[in-house]
Amino acid sequence: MARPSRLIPLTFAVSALIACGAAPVVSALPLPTPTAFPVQLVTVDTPTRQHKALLQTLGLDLTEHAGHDYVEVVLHRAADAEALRAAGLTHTVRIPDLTRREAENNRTNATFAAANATTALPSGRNAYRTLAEFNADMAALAADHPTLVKQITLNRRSLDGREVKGVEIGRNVTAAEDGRPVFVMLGVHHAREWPSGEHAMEFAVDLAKGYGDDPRITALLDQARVVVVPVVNVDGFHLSRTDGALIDLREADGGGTASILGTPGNAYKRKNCRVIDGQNTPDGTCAAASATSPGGYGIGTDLNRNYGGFWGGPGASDLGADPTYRGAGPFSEPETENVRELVSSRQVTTLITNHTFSNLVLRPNGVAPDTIGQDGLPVGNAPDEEGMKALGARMTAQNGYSNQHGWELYDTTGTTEDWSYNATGGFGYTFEIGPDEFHPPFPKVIDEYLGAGAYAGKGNREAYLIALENAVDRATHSVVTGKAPAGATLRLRKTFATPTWSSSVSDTLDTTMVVGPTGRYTWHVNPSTRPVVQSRQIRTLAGEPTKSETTTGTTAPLASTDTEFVVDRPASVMEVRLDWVTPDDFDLEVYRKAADGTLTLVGSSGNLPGEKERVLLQDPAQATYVLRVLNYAAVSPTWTITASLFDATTSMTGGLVEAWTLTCERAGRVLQTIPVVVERGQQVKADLRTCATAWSKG
Ligand code: 0X9
Ligand code: ZN
Repeated sequence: MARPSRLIPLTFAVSALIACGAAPVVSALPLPTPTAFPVQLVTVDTPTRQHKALLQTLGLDLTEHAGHDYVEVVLHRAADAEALRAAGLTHTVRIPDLTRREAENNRTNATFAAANATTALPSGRNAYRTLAEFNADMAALAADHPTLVKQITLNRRSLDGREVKGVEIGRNVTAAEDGRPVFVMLGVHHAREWPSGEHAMEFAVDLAKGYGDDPRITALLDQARVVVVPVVNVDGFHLSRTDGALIDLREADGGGTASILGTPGNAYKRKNCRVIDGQNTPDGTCAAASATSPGGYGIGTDLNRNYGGFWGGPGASDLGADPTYRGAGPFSEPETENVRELVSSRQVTTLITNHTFSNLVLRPNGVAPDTIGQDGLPVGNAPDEEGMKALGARMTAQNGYSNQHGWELYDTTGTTEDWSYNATGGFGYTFEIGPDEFHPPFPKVIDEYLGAGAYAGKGNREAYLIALENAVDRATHSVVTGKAPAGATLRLRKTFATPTWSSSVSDTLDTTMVVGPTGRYTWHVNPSTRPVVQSRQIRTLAGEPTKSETTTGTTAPLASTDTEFVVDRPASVMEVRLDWVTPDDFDLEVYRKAADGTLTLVGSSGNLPGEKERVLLQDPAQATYVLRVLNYAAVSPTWTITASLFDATTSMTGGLVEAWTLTCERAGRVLQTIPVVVERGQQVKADLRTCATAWSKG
């Protein structure tokens, strides 16, 4: 076994705590029964990517709360803590008993609601909504604003038989599609992440109330349609939201009755209600099925690993009981299929999917650029990296979150924007709302939405508005214009193969608009060429190193040996390879040595026994490096270490051009079909004279 954290000083744990401003939660409540393992939130030290990679193999319930040297993890059972220990990963407990924390939060929420009949939120709400309240609020919003807000029901019911609802907001919303760009906001893919639905819903209320009153909102809703689906995972959310109350009951009972204590909490459930792959869950049975599988475990597919984009790749599990179970196949779940069909039937130029927690705005890709994809080439950065990073920065200036790539936390594949961005080209972001809890006391939800402290008056409200402004900004999408018969239906269609990790899935985008009475149309659309086939820059190492040194040595059991290597010239990559003959267990660590002799760990490799070790450093600073060989075997084996410097050449790969198929239709009859190639930021005119001629002939 590798023991990657052996040399990690305790200060890592301490600095991780300071870095995220977390304070240990102290509670005066009675402890749960001593035999029960209290569900805990812990900070695991991961000073290198190898540590993160190792942590990901353990099947634990990782949160997205992670930094360069730590990942927060929910431990559900004693075996989870043991798995960390066996892997040699150290951790610090952050919330020693999540169940008790839940009870505290419930009590805080009840006190807050009792003391504040209304709040500064657009809706004035003072407490988390239940699923029924989300649905009722959406119905009320549509009823109150009949020409601005319309209720929508997504195509598929959930596994437990529920409808999945949303609202569409925009000027004259009930009229036919008229070519406006669409902004999509999603919440609650993960059951326990309640604020993600609250913020989506509050934004919908904000927009509806602001129309006709706030000039900025009015202009935006004149130019765009906004689709908000606050709760994607309706079954999981309902369980989580109602189980929170169950725990409260136990608390009120002064320690709990046997029956209530015997009901495992689903307040921290993550996944959906899939019990058996390929089989529907009999309606109304999810609660019973989940009763033995609280938290991230047991039944369910992780909806944020089930999308088609790179489905089946790193950062997702193929084991049904794991928190990041990717499901039986891409889009195997009705909830992800719902979002797929929603996004495939409209021109969604910007999408935000909300989660909790960590104060992050994440953008594609979900895996690091040097990851080798199915084409055998590095995945690289998204072709729209520059634009998406810039918009991310403008949003994080409002909420104080960190603007970063998804992979900078940990690898993921099959996430919402892995698919939506790569299939449609619409900018896609994950918001991780709030600093430190999946569903914190409600006042925190208000602060994150409206902004507090240095961000007062900004917050996610302002970040979302900026995203909506991006959705209508011609510079970041494409425009097709021209003349066509008034009343004609125009259709843009595209069918293609979306790459999964090792195969592909067929996607069809099919969107329409109806030409207005002037006969002139302007259609805001996504670029015709998908990001995933666009040209991208990759770095290839030169075959021969510019410098290389090899050393051979022997290291006694449980000892280490240092050698030095000097980087004395500019280089793109420094590679250190450790090799040995016997199937023994070595680890390799690479340190940079400062002028005063202090060492900074810059890379490490702790593979499983028998695997050779390799460390790669990008653009290594010119300095002396210490290469440390650690022997975990019972014998004194001989090893060979080779350190080399390489130059890299930059080249472009890919570079396909794709077209939309534009048809002009009358009552379902196609009068003209033409291909349309349009780039991001470009406006093209489509010539539909043939359609006009055919139309005039009737
Ligand atoms: O793991 C996830 O699905 C997200 N974190 S959470 O705790 N809310 O479950 C993070 C996903 C990050 N990566 C991408 N969206 N690409
Ligand atoms: Zn989430």
